[in-house]
Amino acid sequence: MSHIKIKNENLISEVIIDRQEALNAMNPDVLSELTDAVQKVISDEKTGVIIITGEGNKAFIAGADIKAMQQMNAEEALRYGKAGQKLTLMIESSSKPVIAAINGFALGGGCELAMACHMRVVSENASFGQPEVKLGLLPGWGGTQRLPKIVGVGKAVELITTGKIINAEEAYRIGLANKICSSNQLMNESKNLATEILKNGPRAISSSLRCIKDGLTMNIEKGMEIEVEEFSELFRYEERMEGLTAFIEKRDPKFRQ
Ligand code: DAK
Repeated sequence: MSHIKIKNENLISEVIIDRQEALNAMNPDVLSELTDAVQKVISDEKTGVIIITGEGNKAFIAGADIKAMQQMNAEEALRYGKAGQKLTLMIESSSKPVIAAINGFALGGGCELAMACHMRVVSENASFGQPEVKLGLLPGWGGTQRLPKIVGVGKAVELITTGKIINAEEAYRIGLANKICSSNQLMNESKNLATEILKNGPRAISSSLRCIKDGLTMNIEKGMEIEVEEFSELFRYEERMEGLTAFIEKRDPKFRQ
């Protein structure tokens, strides 16, 4: 049975993890299905923004599947770890913005998946944490790498070494959440953000995402080299002419058909 649903409307694709009996924890099957679904929406022409969420109002994703991991040997753990890393890298490198709509627990691998997304809109009952050390593990889907970049080294070390869980307000305060809203407004708020993005030039958005992502792993000179290349590349496309002309003609640009 598939645990992943995809909905598409108005250029927004929702990818929904539905394994509520285990708080949407990701076993190897869920991970594989989610990877296929994300790949599909990234290459879908009718998708401009992707929203990833968990079904129900209790959990986004409560982590990698603890029961499945208890049965794994080192080789299986390596495959599972690499599969999770492949998915988070795919999300992070997406040419289309990916929003995590976080409706409850985002723990362990769930928090790591949320951090691979470009933005995080969270409900008041959301909670975050990297409790892997409590299980004798470490955050293996990029958590040790992405958390310090999002919240700073000190906070990341504190969260990872204590394994403590923080609430939505604390997540917002440290920059892990972009916005907090009530549970019943979560999808509306996530879609509002997506709609605001969709008004803008799709190529300009993809180029910006690439510059931001690549810039995080290089020095300022190299990062700015990439930025100026992407900037000049945009002049090859009709999109920038539409944007510049619309400003001069005092009208809204029309970037998408
Ligand atoms: N895995 C499997 N099942 C889970 C689960 C999980 N992560 N989280 C919850 N469940 C299941 C529970 O076992 C329970 O199932 P039944 O007992 O009813 O069969 C059901 O979901 C409902 O959970 P609770 O009864 O516990 O619900 P509560 O509201 O009382 O508590 C909770 C909610 C989220 C506080 C609690 O369920 C909990 O602490 N869950 C575990 C959270 C957690 O520790 N998550 C991190 C998992 S470790 C690696 C790469 C990545 C990773 C590791 C290695 N490599 C490179 C190899 C990542 C690791 C993780 O994510």
